[in-house]
Amino acid sequence: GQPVRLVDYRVPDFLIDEVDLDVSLDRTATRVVSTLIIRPNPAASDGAALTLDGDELTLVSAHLDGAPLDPEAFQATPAQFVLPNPPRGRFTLTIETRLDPASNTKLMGLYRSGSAYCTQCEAEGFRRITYFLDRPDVLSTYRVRIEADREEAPVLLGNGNLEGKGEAETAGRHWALWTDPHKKPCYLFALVAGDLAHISDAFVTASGRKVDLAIFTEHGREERARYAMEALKRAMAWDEKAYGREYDLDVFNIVAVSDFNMGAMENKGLNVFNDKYVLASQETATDDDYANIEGVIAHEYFHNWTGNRITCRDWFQLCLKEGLTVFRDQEFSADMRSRPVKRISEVRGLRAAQFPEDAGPLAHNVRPEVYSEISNFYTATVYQKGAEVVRMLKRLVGDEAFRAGMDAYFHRYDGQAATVEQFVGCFAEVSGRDLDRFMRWYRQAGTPKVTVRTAHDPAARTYRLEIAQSLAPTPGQPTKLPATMPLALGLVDPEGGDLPLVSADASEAELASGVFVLDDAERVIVFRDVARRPALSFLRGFSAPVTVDDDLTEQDLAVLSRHDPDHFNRWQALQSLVTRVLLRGVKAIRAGRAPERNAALVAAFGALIDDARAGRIDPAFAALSLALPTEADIAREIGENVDPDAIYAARKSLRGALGRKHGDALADLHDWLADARPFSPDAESAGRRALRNIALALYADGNIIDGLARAHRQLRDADNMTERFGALTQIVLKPSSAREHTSDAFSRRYAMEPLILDKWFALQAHIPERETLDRVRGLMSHRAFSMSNPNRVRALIGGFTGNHTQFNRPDGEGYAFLEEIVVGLDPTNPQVAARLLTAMRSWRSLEEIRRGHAEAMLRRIAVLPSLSPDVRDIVTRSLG
Ligand code: B3K
Ligand code: ZN
Repeated sequence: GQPVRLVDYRVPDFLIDEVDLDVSLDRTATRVVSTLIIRPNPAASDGAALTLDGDELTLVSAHLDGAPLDPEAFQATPAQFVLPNPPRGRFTLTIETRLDPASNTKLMGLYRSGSAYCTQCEAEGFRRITYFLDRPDVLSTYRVRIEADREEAPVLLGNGNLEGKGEAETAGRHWALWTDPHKKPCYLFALVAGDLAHISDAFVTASGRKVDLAIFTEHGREERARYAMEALKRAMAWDEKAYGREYDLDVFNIVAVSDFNMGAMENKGLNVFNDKYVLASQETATDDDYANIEGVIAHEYFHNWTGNRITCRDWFQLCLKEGLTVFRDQEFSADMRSRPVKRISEVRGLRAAQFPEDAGPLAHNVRPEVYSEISNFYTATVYQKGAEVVRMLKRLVGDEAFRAGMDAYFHRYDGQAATVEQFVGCFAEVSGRDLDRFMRWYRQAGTPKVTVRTAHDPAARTYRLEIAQSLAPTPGQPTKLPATMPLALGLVDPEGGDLPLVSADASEAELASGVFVLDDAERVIVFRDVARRPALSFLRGFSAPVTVDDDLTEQDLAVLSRHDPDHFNRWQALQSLVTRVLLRGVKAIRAGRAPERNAALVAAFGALIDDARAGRIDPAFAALSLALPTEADIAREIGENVDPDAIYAARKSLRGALGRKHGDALADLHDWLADARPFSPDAESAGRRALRNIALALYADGNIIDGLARAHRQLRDADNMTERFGALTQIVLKPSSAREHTSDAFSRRYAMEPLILDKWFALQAHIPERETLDRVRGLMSHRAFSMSNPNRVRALIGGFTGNHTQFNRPDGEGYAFLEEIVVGLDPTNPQVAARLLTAMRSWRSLEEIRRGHAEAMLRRIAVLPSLSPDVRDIVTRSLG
């Protein structure tokens, strides 16, 4: 599509106060009658034509104020409905369209998932149902009558409250009437109809409103929604406590569907979910699945206030609802689970998904200023970095002012479509802080680099920090300015423990909190009364989404990895140490030498395993610490001329060495963690299982035969999917004669469980062997695989693009395979096709040969004449 620019924003010429929809469902011929109460927008200049958006629509009829519209009086195409001379005052426009949900493969608008009808309207799907002012700043009340065949669709769901139901005039059909009293933009519209099972529950809000809760699923799966239901109630209670936000309707329904482009959707009172974020049981779900369900259920629920009650003025403001809501769901999960463990996982996710975006051709602002396809901006930058920006805001103004700012935001903008400036303005106002430079986080792409240099003067007993920030150019932004950032830090004594912070270069508040504000390009802080050289614990809790260039020694990192009171940095120190060793290992391998043996690192791992075995540290924390940086992590650190095979070899060599060196301790830890207690998905039990799986993996890396024997025993004895799949992972990733047989047995056992087969597909695609590409091609004919289901595609094809050595094969065959898939999928599901293609986002950082293949692949796609706007946009920017 044509580029849309933030600077061109204009208020709508018309407002639509009321929407009355009459939807008569039929698989191939659904009839939609939309009656709109429209008036000119007093805030716009008058005299404009009325132009409604459409997308692949078929018009049946149009009426103005009850009378048929003269064909001369309007123009209708599949993409637009124009009334050149609309009435000057308020008028009623009735438009009938006909839809074919069965052939809607894009999964936007009204489509079929299994035997049910469902909708997805964000961002621009409502225009695939009826002609409308499809923009988030047009807010209306909705009254929706849904009619369907009773046998085919006994369940009829809409937004808001159920007003009535009954028999339709046509035999065998019935209807339901739903009204939503809250004004909403059309992207929050939803309906669901089908033969669905459900579980129900209730929640009483702080002010005593009883809310009926229900989760709908395919028949026979409804008991698997119990965990999601409990998570929903926890989320409802948490939002009352943490933000004073209550739910505002009498019902809250969730529907799990199998065909869904994204994770879930926050439609008012009727959330629609990808079933992988609802369904869980001991037998079928891993602990990560449980944690994701808790997080996504909370996320969509929290949107009721941050997104629905206050929505976005335009799609450039997407982070206003998404970054803020991710921040809210992260804080919720941190409160439900272990805060430091949650923080480490968030940062791992940010570095894996957002940092590469920021460092490559797809870099964009948290609040973009131009887009040609909005679907491509549901990104890690808008979501995850958007959440980091809110977290920084909270650190800068403090907990109390943050809550006051949120209260002010809810109070002032309830029922409106707001902007990022209005949001940040609330915090500037309540805190009295100047947040102009903070706004640069929204207006500049790229990950800032913070450099810190330290100098200890034993005679003067001073410790000097020189801190500087810089930001490299990104596409379209050659020059950058410094942004306000909170830097949490501490000085760790070699014997352990934090030194008191004394300095004339910082405010009382900074010294008391340990959070220092960097407003400018540089800042110097000299700490006094520092007798012995401390280890600098910098960017505690990852207080800003930046990369750090420091002058810490490996000895400092070893001290921090044992003694830092900040758990995030304790984890970070060991990761940094491992990263340094791995980077040298990669260099050595590329120079034809053997990677070094690093005694300090081996000792640090030994201490960690001992601490874990002795119960001195949280098992979940130990599990994260024992996990080496991924191949992609190392590639990012290297940054240019990346050779994936050398990275793989260096990592494998280190894993093997650690596994061999600590074999006995790891085996002992693995045995000790064999849990006799009944299964529970809680965070503490999950931590023990995570530790057990990583102990098995490291052990097997160093002791292949015994390791596989252990894995087979774990697979046989496990009473839950986390341990079963952890064992299977070792068996499938490592070559052995039993591999194929065991893997096939697993896939047969779960032949009727698509969500488990997704894990299995992804695992097959991750095997670090040259045969994997052929294996993946072969699996595309597996009876459970389907190119029309996004979960299957993401598991197998998306999984393969995450296989660092095989996707990046030096012969370019991995890229050619992705090309085939993207081009083949584009006509049916452009959103998923475009998303898959973003796997190319780091192509410029590869070594020459691979880079050549990658560029050739992108150029072959770019010259195709009939690409979707989605794929066209990604390929154009990737080459830009
Ligand atoms: N708001 C939805 C995103 C839908 C995007 C569709 N292209 C999910 C979420 O962030 O909660
Ligand atoms: Zn969201």
